[in-house]
Amino acid sequence: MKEWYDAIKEAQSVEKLEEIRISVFGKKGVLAEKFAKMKNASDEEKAQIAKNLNTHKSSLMNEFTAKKITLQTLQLQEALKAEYIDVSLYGSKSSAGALHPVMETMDRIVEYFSAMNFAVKTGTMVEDDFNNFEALNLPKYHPARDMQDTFYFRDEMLLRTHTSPVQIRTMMSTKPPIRMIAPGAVFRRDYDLTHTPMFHQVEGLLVDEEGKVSFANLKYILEDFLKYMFGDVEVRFRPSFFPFTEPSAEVDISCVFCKGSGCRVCSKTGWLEVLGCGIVDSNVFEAVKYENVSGYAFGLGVERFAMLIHQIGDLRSLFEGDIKLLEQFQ
Ligand code: 2NM
Repeated sequence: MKEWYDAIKEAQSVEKLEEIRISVFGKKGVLAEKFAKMKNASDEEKAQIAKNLNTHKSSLMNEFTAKKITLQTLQLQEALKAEYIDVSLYGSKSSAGALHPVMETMDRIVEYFSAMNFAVKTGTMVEDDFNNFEALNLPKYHPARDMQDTFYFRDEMLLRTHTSPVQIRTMMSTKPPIRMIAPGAVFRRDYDLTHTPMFHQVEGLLVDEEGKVSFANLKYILEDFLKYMFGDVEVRFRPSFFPFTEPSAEVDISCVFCKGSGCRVCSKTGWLEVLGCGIVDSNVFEAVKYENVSGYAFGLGVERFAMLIHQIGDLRSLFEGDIKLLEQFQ
């Protein structure tokens, strides 16, 4: 039997040990064979052989079990070594997405007016002549309706040139008072250093009973809004003209780059134009069949706001999708 003790002792793997187990303890194994041969012996010998065989059987089983545990432990240690992962190593970096600076700026504008109880309304980009022009006191043959400036489809349909049709549709479908803003994309046939064929606007409209809405109301909220957007800036109103407001004004802030002392961005004036606004023209109210009301309205370009807030020099960089630019706004 010694050879089998040696075989167990020298087994190098769990698989080899299993082969030995079958050779020793299996149905056709050495122990079974020796027990079978025992039949031919005399009765006294039988008892002696059986006792001897059983002793070997149990001590071989002890050796086997001990060896099995040793080999399994060894195998596990080797597997752990081979599959070791250093969790302290740097992984590959995954990059998180971020809002485009134009959308982030639009969100901030919407946030201000929402807090002031303005409803946020959107419309469609494809509009008709009435809602984009006629109702806004821009009659046929007005220069702003020129083929040169507007993307036209068939049947007097067009890409909206401002978000004002949202205001018109809101007034046509709801009774005053109204307090709303319309954020969204608009389209004009313009493409140079400072113009892109698509850009974003936020326009605002407030309508209440006649005599209740003044230019002072408009001036107050726009000054407050511009200080919210740009911090501690000066604000000034200049008389201007829009077909849909009377009186009208353009609004400047003191230059955010040179603080008003004059630089390239503000053309040495110390001021930057950021808004248009005014008291809604009576012709607009007539077009939407509103009577005995007064209101103010305003409009701004979101790209221009984003450029001034983030000190971006070239408008076109906002539309190129350059990852090097976008990564700076994570
Ligand atoms: C501007 C400037 C001034 C404006 C007017 C209207 C409406 F529909 F109520 F008549 N909406 N937006 C308006 C007024 C827009 O953008 C520079």
